[in-house]
Formats: sequence, C-alpha cells, structure tokens
Amino acid sequence: MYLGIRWNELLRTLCVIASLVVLGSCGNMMTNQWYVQFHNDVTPEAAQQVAQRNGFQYVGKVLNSPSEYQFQHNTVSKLRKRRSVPYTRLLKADPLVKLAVQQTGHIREKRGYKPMQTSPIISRVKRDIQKVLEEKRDSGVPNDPLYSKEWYLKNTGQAGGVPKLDLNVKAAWDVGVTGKGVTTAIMDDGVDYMHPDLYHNYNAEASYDFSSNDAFPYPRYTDDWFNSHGTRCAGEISARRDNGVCGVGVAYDSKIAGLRMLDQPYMTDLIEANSMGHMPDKIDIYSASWGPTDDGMTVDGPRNATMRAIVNGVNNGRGKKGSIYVWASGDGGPDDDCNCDGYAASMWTISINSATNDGQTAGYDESCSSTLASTFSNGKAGYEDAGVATTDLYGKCTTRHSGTSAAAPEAAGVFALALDANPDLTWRDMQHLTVLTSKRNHLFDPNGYHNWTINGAGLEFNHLFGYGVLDAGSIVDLALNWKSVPERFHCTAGSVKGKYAFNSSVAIVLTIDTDACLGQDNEIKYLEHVQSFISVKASRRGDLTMYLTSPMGTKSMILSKRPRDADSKDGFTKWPFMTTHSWAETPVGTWTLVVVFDSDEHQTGTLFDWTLMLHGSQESPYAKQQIKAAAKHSKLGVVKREHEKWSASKE
Ligand SMILES: *[C@@H]1O[C@H](CO)[C@@H](O)[C@H](O)[C@H]1NC(C)=O
Ligand SMILES: *[C@@H]1O[C@H](CO)[C@@H](O)[C@H](O)[C@H]1NC(C)=O
Ligand SMILES: *[C@@H]1O[C@H](CO)[C@@H](O)[C@H](O)[C@H]1NC(C)=O
Ligand SMILES: [Ca+2]
Ligand SMILES: [Ca+2]
Repeated sequence: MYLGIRWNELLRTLCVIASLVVLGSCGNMMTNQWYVQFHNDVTPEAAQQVAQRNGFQYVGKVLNSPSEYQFQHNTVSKLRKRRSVPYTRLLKADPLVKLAVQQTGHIREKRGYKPMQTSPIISRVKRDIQKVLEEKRDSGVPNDPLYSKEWYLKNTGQAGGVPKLDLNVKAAWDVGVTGKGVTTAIMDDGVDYMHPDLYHNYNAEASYDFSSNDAFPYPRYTDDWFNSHGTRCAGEISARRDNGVCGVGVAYDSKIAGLRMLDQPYMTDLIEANSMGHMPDKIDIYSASWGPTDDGMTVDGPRNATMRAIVNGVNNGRGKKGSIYVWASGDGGPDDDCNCDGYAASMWTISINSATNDGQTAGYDESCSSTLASTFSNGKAGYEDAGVATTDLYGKCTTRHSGTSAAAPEAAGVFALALDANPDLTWRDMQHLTVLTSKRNHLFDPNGYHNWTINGAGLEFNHLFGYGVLDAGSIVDLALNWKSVPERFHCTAGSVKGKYAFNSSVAIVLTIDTDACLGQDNEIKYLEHVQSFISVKASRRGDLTMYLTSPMGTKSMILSKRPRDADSKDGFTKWPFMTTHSWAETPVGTWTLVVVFDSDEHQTGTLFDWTLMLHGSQESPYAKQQIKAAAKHSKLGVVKREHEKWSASKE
C-alpha cells in the first residue's frame, strides 16, 4: 500500500470536523511542533538535552539562530484543535528556556495543480528524439525533443499562439548567458533529482527536505502523481540542453536546489521560515508556486519567523546583495485578489502573474497592484500541447504543466540569466531591471477592464500584467552594465485615524498630503513600492473595493471585489496593500484613497486607519545608467528623461 494521501484534503476534512465541534477557523489548528527560544545561545547538543529531559524530540535550529530551536512531541497528535498547554508549560519551566510557542498549522496550497491525465507524450518523445537528431544536429537549435513545444521560450505560433510573444531567451543564450553559477531553490513538494534532464544541474548541497528532515527532497509517491509540481517547476528553470531528453530550461546551465516543504498535512511558520532562510549564501533565487488558499475569501500572509527569514534574506542573503524571492501571484481567478496574499503582496518578493500564448490572462489568474511582471502558463484552450512543456516525475516529460505555478519558475529562470550576466545585482536592482525591461508585447485584457496605462514617470503598466512580459534578452543586456541603484529609504507619509463610516450609497474619500519626509534623513524623491496599511471592517468584506491615486495621478486598484468573501467580522487589520504602479514617480503631493462598496445589497463599513508608507531613493536610480541602445531600452530612456526634467525644473 502506498500513502496516496493529499494532505490538504485531509487537513480540510479535519478542519471541518473540528469547526463543527468548536467554532473557529483552521488557522487555530495546533501541531506537534514547538518553537523554543533559550535565554542564551546554546549548542545543538545542549538543546537536544533540554528536549530530551522534557520528553520532546529535537528537530533543529530555527533560521540558523544559536538561541532558537524547533522541537516536536511525538505523543501529541500532528494536528489537534486545542493547545497542549501542559507541554508548553513543561518547556517554559525549564531554566534554560525563555519562550516556548506551540506552532499552529495553516494551509498552503500549490498553485495550478491540474490532475494529470496519462499523456501520450512519452511515446511521442522517443520518436521525436530521432527526428530532431537527424534533422537539426548542426542547426544551433537545441536538440531536445520538447524544445519546439516550449512556446514560452520561442513562440512561433505553436498551439494557436502569437509569434514572438515569448521570454526571448535566445537573445540571452546567444551572448553566452545561460545561468552559470546561479542556484535557484524550488520550495515545493520535492524534486525528482534523479531525472535524466535534471540530475546534472542538481545542487545537492543546497537542497533539503523539511517535510521529513533529511537531505533528500525526493517527492513522496502517490499514484495520481500529485507530487509532480516541484519537478515540473525545476525543469522550466534548468532542464539540460542538447541531451535529447525532454526540453530545455530557461537558464539551462544554472543549478536547482530542492526544498521539500509543501507535502505535509499542515504548514507551520517554522517550516516556511527554515525553507525561505535556507543557505542564503548558496541559494540565489527562491521560487515559490504556492501560498494561502486561493478560495477568494482568505486573507493570510507570512507569520513571525517567516517574515524574519524574508527580511534577513533580502538584507543579508547573497553576501548582502539580497535573496531573490519569486512568487506566483495566485490561481484564484478574477474572484480573488493577490493583495490579500501577504507573500505575493510583499515588497520583498517579485510577484509574477501569467499570460496565455496569445496574450490574455488565463481563467485562473489572480491579479493585483503588487504584481511586477508576467510570464506564461497555458496556451489557448482546446489546443494540444498548449500547456507548459517540462520535466515530470520518474524521468518523464510533460506538456501539461500549468497555472501561475508554471509562471513563477520561468521568471526565476530569467532572473538566473540576469545574475549570470551580472552577479552584483541586488534584490532591488532585479526589481528595477524587471520594471525597465518587461514588455507590453501582445498582452491585453480582452474584457477591456484593465487597459495599459502610463504612470507619472512614463512607465507603462497594466493591473493584470504589471510592467509586462519578462524579456530575457533585454534584462541580460541591461544587467551587463547596470550600476547598482542608490540607497533605499522608508518614509511614513501620513496617517488618517478615526471612525469613518461608509455604506453602499456613500463611499469614503480620504487624502494624505505629504512632502515625503522632506529635509529628513529618510526623504524620498523617487518611488519604488508604496504600501497602504489599512484597518477596515465591513458587513461584507468581499464587496469592498479600494483605489489609491498618487500625486501624479496614477490610480491603483489596491483591492478588488471578492464575491466569495462573506466575512463580516475580521475585516482587515493594518493589512499592507501594496502597489508597484507608481514606480519611479515623485511621491510629493496629495494621495487619495477611495473605499467603495461594489455590492448589489446594502452594505455598511467603518475605516479605522490608513497609514501610507513610501519606499524609494533620494537620487534617481537611473541617473548613472548608460543607454547603450536607446531603441532597445526605450523605457530606461523615457524614465531617465522624465527624472532629468524634474530635477531641472527644481533648480
Ligand atoms: C509571534 O509574535 C507574537 C506577537 O509579537 C507573539 O505573541 C508570538 O509569541 C510570536 N510567536 C513566535 C513563534 O515567536
Ligand atoms: C479600455 O480601452 C477600451 C478600448 O479603447 C475602451 O473601450 C474601454 O472603455 C477602456 N476601459 C477602461 C476601463 O477605461
Ligand atoms: C450611508 O452613509 C451616509 C453617511 O454616513 C448616511 O448619511 C446615510 O444615511 C447612510 N445610508 C444608509 C442607507 O445607511
Ligand atoms: Ca533536455
Ligand atoms: Ca490568492
């Protein structure tokens, strides 16, 4: 018998049962894991002794800290509704222990898992190998059988797509940039590291299995191939070129590390934190195609330790240049909003949406104002081979990978190329390069709701796609001579606090006038991310919509309607709604927040707090950048000229 369990389904069932007994959400499910903080630094051996003498099992360090450890208790069930108070007390009573916190279990779901059909691909692959080897041996085109189906690498109109709507990887490969020396960690359900198209690029040293605490993140067997997600993502980044197996990764000379952490009945803060903080000097890029449940009613994000891991990663990872976190925006479709997902909406992650091979969003795509750019997921419905071709479990290949899941690893691959071109890039450089080199190409909203708009700095964005589709050729070209951007500052532009009542007939309009900390050390002249921390309650949270307009007139929809979110109790508490749409604008002037119900029934709400946080630099990040070929980097040219105009007008 195999263990064919889908843990998330099990968890949800348990949650339903539990909440029938005790009212409450699954966020309150308890695990058998404990966070233990010591008064002083202790050795792992000493921590082991403390675990032992209190009847616990030692698991390991938390974020490599010498005073924080993870324990578990094997007689406590892995998932229970109530806290195990006596056990916590036992630990707290130990003279060496300062703090002991039993970990809650929460749900984190893979994005874009679609049940695997037995596909006819395998037999076709074999036939293709021969054909390709015969016909194309010296053509400079990869000989890998699935390469011609990887329309996201080179779109020639396969599967009903629009030619040239692709990642333009060939332009990067042609200058010898293939991801050498860069490692991307796949934080997922494991990686089939014995796969003939992956083992060569597998970085075993940087890999770990946080689900079973060992060095081998091999996917757990289920007979429906549920745990194929990580392997498929890995192939998109670094499947080997010219070996006649499957396809080619975006950065085919880069390495991948497997961090197995999704396949368990519950997620804990400590497992997430240890994954996102794993070997920040060996791992350059962390790719995540998962998050809080995309059910259109969840509002959730990183907890304590995970937040610390991310902050530590961007500040200290990669020799202080900052870890690159790539996030799939979400698979909740138009009825969810990724600004309600604290991972995707974070400034420290690069959040990636997806587009189809003909330039639209896929039906499951979730959008929000924190999305920075897009890559590809599915092709057109109804076409064979319209999915993403990549490696699959047990040495196999697939052409059916999909979801924003498929999109995030493509972005990770493009960033690996950029880091190969210029290893000195910081996490912020990567975001600036993404903004400047992503392309509108043929991306569009067929519904006409979300049109392309030019912000106050001359940069074109779209609510669905951020700054457009990533372009490997352009990002590599600009990265080669990139000068690291000037220091970043944070300015609280202002706060509005009180009890502002509103309802379906009367919206609220609030404004904050700011000089962006003029004359202070943290003055900001050129924007990067803008956050609105908002506390609001509503008779129906899902019917709330919110719009933030910058002094330069750029309107961001920071919250869209979520029809399934019926919450009337929790609302949002100091939730950071983030927008990237005012990138490179000047922040000085009046910011306007509009909170309005989009509802068929009468709804009422109260806003308690709006705090506006600006992030950016004092000098123009583009002043020192050279424009090698203006035509190629027209966005840099435009924004640089805008910035020059502003500083000239001030003198
Ligand atoms: C997380 O932070 C809260 C608030 O500061 C604290 O009460 C809680 O104990 C912390 N949890 C852990 C595991 O550190
Ligand atoms: C978007 O552009 C189309 C075509 O120009 C137009 O019909 C539509 O009203 C625009 N949508 C919005 C929301 O402005
Ligand atoms: C809606 O709010 C406004 C302003 O607070 C108030 O004057 C009005 O009576 C409210 N309407 C309803 C139907 O509650
Ligand atoms: Ca290959
Ligand atoms: Ca979501």
